[in-house]
Amino acid sequence: MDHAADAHRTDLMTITRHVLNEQSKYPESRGDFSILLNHIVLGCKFVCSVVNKAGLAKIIGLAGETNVQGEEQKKLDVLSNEVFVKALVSSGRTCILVSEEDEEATFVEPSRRGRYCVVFDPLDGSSNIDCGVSIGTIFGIYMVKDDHEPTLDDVLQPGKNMLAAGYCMYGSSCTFVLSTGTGVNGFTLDPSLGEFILTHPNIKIPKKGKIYSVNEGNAKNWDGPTAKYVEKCKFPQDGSSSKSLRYIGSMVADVHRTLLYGGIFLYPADKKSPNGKLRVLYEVFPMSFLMEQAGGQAFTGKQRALDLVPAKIHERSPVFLGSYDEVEEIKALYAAEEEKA
Ligand code: AFP
Repeated sequence: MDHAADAHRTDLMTITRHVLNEQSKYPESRGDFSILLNHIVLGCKFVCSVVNKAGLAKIIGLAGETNVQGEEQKKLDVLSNEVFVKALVSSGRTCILVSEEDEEATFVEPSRRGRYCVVFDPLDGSSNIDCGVSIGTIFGIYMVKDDHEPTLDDVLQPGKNMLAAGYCMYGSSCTFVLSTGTGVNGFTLDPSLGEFILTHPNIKIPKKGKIYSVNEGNAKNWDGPTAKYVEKCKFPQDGSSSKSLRYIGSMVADVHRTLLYGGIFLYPADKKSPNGKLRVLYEVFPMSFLMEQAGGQAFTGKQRALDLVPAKIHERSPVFLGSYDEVEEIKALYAAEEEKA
């Protein structure tokens, strides 16, 4: 046994250590936020382990209506939702939960209540599960205004009021990306230790990018600025090279690549869906928060995405997010369109 190597391994920056380090910068902190994050991380580890077995489930007879024990099987997105709701409620630090899977917000019973509101999509991109493509969990955290009387207004706040946001990608490796408002850090799950290790400290998105990411199948319904931008990506008039198109159809995976390599992710409005497809609270806001924290931008076609004030918990919005300069271009195209009108 290589004791020296083992000793080295225990000096790793785990996510718990990272969060506790952050907490120590605020002497008044009671540690509630660290406890909440620990519970989110636990939920992600659980979902990661279930997702990893998803392909096997069919082969060994765990899928379908009932499993080998005769118990009813749950769809992965339903199961993931239950995992996160339980993890969040049992943290004792939450008061309102908004999940993509639940029509209504969950108000935590007073005896288990804390000060945080968590908005989340437990398993985003779930239509990709059966073919083994990367999927993920997305979350954002707000502080309740009055912990004695939490109301829906506590989660209908602009994204800029979020205290933290992140996602966990269940891909070729399991990656947890987090911002608590002071930059963005990425952690990779070491399955042998069961710990997320800091592998991508202080992520900064490149200022420009060579990749655009959009569902081009919707092109016939796009508005002018989106169509012009994508045309420019393919046929640049300034002598630069064309951009590459990459689109997975799983927001966590498309945004993760955009964050690391630069470029832009677009889910615009179109004639069929005037508000786009993506949900404000648990898709647009957390990803926009991360982009801004990494030095990029996020825009809705009308305004900075994080300035949007949602009126409903499952509201949708168009979004353009990614490298600073790419989003500047989109903003200029929308501004020009508005001037014409
Ligand atoms: P699913 O959860 O239904 O797979 O939707 C995924 C998603 O909300 C988001 O993760 C993708 O970016 C987007 O939808 C893809 O939408 P299109 O299939 O319309 O391109």
